[in-house]
Amino acid sequence: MPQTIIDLLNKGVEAGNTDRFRRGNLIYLPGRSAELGRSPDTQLIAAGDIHGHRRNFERIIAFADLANNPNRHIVMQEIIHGGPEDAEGGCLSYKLLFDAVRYKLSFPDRVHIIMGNHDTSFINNSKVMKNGKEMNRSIRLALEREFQEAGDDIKLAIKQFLLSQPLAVKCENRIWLSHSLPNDRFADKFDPKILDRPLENNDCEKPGSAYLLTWGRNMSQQTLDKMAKLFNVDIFVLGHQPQQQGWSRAGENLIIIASDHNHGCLLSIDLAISYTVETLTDSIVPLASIS
Ligand SMILES: [Mn+2]
Repeated sequence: MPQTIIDLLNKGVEAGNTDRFRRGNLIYLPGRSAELGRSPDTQLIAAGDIHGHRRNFERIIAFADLANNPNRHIVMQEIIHGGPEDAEGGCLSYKLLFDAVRYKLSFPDRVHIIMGNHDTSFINNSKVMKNGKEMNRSIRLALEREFQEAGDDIKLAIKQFLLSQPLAVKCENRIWLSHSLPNDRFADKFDPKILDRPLENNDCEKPGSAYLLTWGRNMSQQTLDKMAKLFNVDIFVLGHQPQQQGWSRAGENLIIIASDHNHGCLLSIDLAISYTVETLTDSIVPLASIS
C-alpha cells in the first residue's frame, strides 16, 4: 500500500515533467490552433483553492467532464490543508492530493496542478496557519499515523510531487493563472528566471521567487500592472486570498476565485477568445450549481 502511493506520486512527477503544454515551470495554453485541435470547445476550467474539500473537487471534475471534451483543460491549486481529520485531529487532505494525482494521470496533458503556498510549507516543513491551526504539523502527524514506518518515504514522495508542480498557467488569450503574485514590498525581488529552471527547495522559502509568487496578498494596482507587463499578460486569475462570496474583483486586471466552501466557484474560460475582466466575470460558475 505505501509503495503504491509512492509509485503514484512518482508517476505524477513524471506526468508533470512531460506534460506537453509545459515550458519550464509554466503551462502555456494556446488558443484555437492546430495544437489544440479545431474543436469549438477549447476551454480551460480554472479552480481556486480546494483545501481538502472533496465535494467541490468532485463538482469541478464533473463540470470539466474531460473524458467527453478532448480539448478541455483544467487548472487546480492548493489541494492540501483542510477538510476531514483523523481521530487525533490530523489533516487527511493528502488523500485528496492522491486523488488529484490520479486525475492528472488519467488526463496527463490536460490536468494542471499548480503550486500553492501550502505546498511550499510542506516542501520546506515550515509552519502555515489555517483557521488557527498549524497545518504542516497536522498533516505530517496524520501521515505518520497512517503509514507508520513508511511515513518518511511517503512524505518525501509528496514533497517531490509538490516541488515538481508548475508555478503558473499562461494562456495565449493573455490570461495568467497562478496561486498568487508577489506582494508590493517584494515585487522587485521576484526573479522571472524562476519560470525557466528546475525548482529547488530554497526557491520555495522566503524570499525565494516561488515563495513570493505563492504567498503575496493585497497587491496594489501598481504591482498588478508591473507584473502584467513582466509576464506580458492582461488579466490575472488567482487563488490564495479567502473569498467568502467565492470570488472577487480585486483590481482592474485581477479576479480572485475560491473553491473551498459552499459558495466556492470556478471559471470556465474559452481559450479561443479575448476577454476583459468584465466578460471573464460572466464566466464564473458557482460550484453549488453543479450536481
Ligand atoms: Mn494559499
